[in-house]
Amino acid sequence: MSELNQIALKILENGKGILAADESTGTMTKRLQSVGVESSPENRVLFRETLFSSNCMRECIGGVILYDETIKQKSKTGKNIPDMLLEVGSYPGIKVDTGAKQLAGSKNEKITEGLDSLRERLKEYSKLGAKFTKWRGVYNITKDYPSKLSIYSNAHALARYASLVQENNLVPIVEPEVLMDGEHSADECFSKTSEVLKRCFEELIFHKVDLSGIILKPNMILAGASSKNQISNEDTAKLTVKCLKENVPSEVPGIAFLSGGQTETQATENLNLINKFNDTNFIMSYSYGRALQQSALKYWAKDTKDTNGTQKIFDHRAKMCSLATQGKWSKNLENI
Ligand code: 5MM
Repeated sequence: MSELNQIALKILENGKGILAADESTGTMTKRLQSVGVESSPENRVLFRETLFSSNCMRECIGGVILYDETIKQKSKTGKNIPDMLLEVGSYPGIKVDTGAKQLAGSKNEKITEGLDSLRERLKEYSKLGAKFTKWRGVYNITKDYPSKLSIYSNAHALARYASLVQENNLVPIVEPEVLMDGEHSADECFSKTSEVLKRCFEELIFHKVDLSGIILKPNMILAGASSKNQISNEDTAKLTVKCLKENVPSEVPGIAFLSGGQTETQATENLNLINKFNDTNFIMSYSYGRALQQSALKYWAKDTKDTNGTQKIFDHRAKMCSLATQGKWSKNLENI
């Protein structure tokens, strides 16, 4: 078993998943402003360290994806954030893309950037304690999109990223996110996600990426948020498992879904059903941002000094997601 494979498994095994706390400053500012808190470096790290020192970290959070600012910050007690995570048995990870920019040659699509000087940045992040990394490609579904250009160019970038990351002994999270926005049907989401995944793995293999040392972070198969034809959670789970079974090589050890704008309970229930229907060898877990943090952030905003109250909410959410990775979640457990 390779070292990278072991790290990937440690992050996702035994009911653990990933906390995506890698909001760039722009996104974090939006999140904080939406709950009436000033977006200062102090407030950004305060909210994050409130989560990182919660009880659930040991049992439920195998890894945390950090943003460049956070990996270099210290906690109130003067600890480096990566050390704080390692102490509770959670691996520090880092988002290394520099964001999705307008894709030349296609009017309304994006290409993720950040390959320039990535090798040097990876060395720096590794020294700071990072054990894994993340890069997100985004695709939107319309009548004409995602275009072949977007599918091919994002897959190429994801593969070049993953190969450089493994060269530096870090586990790459490969995140091709087909967005929920739009009126498309679940069938369209299924076919577009399949196309995207298929191309990503062709490129990863072409770039000699060790598939046993990556984590895939995909979207679930859902009808577009504005579609009139929503499908049941059971169908989402069945289609999601089918799509991954058909398009992900069996060497990949684990899949950690993004929540993508689903509510906290929807993301949990769908993950639970996915695990009930999972007839593959892939670990099916979570790498949620909003679906782990939303309620905790709302509560914290009312009194940023109420650490215990905020942690109680985050602990509950993480516990629910952890149960979902084992197919042991049920609605009645939500009432705390
Ligand atoms: C935490 O949000 C990440 C994106 O941040 P920026 O847009 O500011 O770069 C995002 O990549 C996130 O890690 C994934 O989309 C998963 O988050 P959700 O909220 O979809 O579970």
